[in-house]
Amino acid sequence: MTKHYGVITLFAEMFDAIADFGVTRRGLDEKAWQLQCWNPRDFAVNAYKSIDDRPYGGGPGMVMMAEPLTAALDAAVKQQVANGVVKPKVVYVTPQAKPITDAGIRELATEDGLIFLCGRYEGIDERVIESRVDLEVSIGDYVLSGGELAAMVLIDAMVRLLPGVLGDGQSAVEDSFSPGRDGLLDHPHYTRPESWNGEAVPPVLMSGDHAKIDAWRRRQALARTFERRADLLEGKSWNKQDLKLLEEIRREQKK
Ligand code: 9WO
Repeated sequence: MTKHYGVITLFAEMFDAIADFGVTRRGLDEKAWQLQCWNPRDFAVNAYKSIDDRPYGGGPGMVMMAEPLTAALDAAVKQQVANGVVKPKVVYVTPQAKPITDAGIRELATEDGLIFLCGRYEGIDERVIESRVDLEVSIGDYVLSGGELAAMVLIDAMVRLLPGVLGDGQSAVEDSFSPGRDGLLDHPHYTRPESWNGEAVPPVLMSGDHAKIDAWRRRQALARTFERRADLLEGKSWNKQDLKLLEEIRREQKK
């Protein structure tokens, strides 16, 4: 039922961004998921409460120490197990992994308990990864100042898939024209007023003919995907209707 998401972070307040706003906040209120943050500082062992130290081998910057991280991780795992999670998975968010896809998000979302390890500085002691981490996940090929934003991206993407979290109007099925579902980009959207800045809404959307509207949206989604992300169309199997639309789009683009 309730998904258990734990986070090892020096900056728990950052997670207010998903706990306090929007769809993710509603999911918390509805107990679709719960969040618990653990600060490695609270598990520091020496007199100075250090959590980082200089890298062996030299070089700039600091590395997060194994002891406070593993103590925090072990506490987080123990807590989830006490709360009924059979086998919490520890996820290290790092740019040193293959970037996750929509399919990866859906797979991660099947786990009952996840613990996100958020690094800072130049990274964490490798022995933490070897001894505690079940999987390493990247959200894209760029470096952030820490793992927190990446962990929040993953949590946000998973929580909106949980049953009952999205309202009826925006259900997961309605996502059918997105890189998520059948691998196409979304069609364009319009709302009132009917004329804005001298620009009218496409008349088909005002026609009330829902078969025609669906066909128009499908065509728009295909055309956009073809123009912007042709890579997403590779290796897909098509129905007759889509093939016809694609042929039309191709012919138009040649002009
Ligand atoms: C810092 C750095 C400095 C000089 C040369 C190379 C460097 N790499 C890093 C680095 O990777 N720092 C990380 C910061 C350490 C772990 C947490 N940080 C992080 C996670 N940045 N970006 C992510 C991240 C996570 C998931 N998906 C994309 C980016």
